[in-house]
Amino acid sequence: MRTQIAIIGAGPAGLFLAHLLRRHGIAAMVLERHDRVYVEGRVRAGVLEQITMDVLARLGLDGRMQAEGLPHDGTNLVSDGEMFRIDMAAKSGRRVMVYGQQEVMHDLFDAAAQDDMPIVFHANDVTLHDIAGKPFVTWRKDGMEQRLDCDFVAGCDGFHGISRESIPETARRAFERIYPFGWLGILSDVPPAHPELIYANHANGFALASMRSPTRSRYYVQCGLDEKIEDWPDERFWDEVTLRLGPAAHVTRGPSFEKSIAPLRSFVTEPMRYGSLFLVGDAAHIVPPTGAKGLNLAVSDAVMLSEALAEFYGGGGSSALDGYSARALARVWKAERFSWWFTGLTHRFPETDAFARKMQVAELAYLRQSEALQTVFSENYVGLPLT
Ligand code: RFL
Ligand code: PHB
Repeated sequence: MRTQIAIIGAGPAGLFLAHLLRRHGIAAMVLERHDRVYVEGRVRAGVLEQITMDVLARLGLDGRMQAEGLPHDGTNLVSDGEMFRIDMAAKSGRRVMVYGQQEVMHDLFDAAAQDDMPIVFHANDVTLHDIAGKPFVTWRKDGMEQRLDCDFVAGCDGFHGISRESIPETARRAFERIYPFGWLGILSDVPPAHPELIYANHANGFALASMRSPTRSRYYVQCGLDEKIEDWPDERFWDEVTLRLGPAAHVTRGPSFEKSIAPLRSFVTEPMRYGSLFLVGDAAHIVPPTGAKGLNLAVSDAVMLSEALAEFYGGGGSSALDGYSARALARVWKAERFSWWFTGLTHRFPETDAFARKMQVAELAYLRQSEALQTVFSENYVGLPLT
């Protein structure tokens, strides 16, 4: 088999890239280890930046998002029980959309099926060959060895994928911070605590009230890395999240139907290219979810790579491809900075002594009163431009 671009992974990075390439008339084949139900079933991101909304619109795949998504002009912060709002639309001229990653994936998979986009599910032991030269990819499916020759490989296989590891260690450098806590998240079919999101800094730790619809809530609390789901029966979760969010949040309790713990990490590998292999999304970088940036970064990478490939196949030469890594990393590092800063402002660290806590409270008080800092917050949260 032969194609122009072999895409490893059918998560947000892989599917956005596949759809964008198709619009440019570039042939691609997607190899995914799991099946559609698995990829679509993962409860992850909830907030889309304007750029992500624009890409869905450009692809003609924004119908359901426009009908069912919840546009938010502002967000709320709680410092020791007191809530204040940041009017992001007023400060930045842009808004965000609450529309779950599961819904985005559903729309992308539906459109892929309609377009007969070649996606191989259950591709086992995907291996990249000769990425410094004439690349090809092999995998096993139903016990049979398969081979795909291509011009380029797009590594869209997430943080635990094989693409990044296929780059010789001497040709890449990792930058990492592992946080000493995780997020325990639940989904429950109860009305949200507030019309917009609430990010809370409490002496006990961080809490977030988010949502998926007017009848479905998504909540998170900061928890220890050694804690288990069994340590958090619903009753304890509701008590803790209600305490941390404070009186401005109107928490409705109900049974949870999803409960999971995610570790928090900041990670970037440089460069995002080796030979014919380009890394896209979580394969190249991870942000702590506090800034709601992970999915959106996967989309901006996919846009940049698709533009560079379109220029290459359109006869414009390889300079855009050569510039992909630097262009993508420039935006990635700014999102890393914002996500790291917002995590530091709102979480309890083992080293958060009385002084450090006073610093957090003072910075939140400053954010509350400073138009300038609210503008800085807003332009980062709604998403920096694609430069
Ligand atoms: P993914 O989603 O991990 O997809 C990678 C795909 O590659 C497949 N794969 C392989 N396929 C073939 N061969 C192999 N060897 C393979 N290895 C892996 C996998 O099966 C999978 O299908 O990476 P991608 O596409 O880069 O997308 C990244 C986003 O999913 C991620 O950044 C976001 O979910 C992060 N995130 C958030 N992002 C936002 O923009 N806004 C948010 O509000 C937000 N909230 C979150 C989040 C992530 C969270 N968790 C659980 C990590 C909240 C949470 C709790
Ligand atoms: C979510 O709704 O899952 C969500 C929202 C905002 C974040 C992270 C996750 O910062």
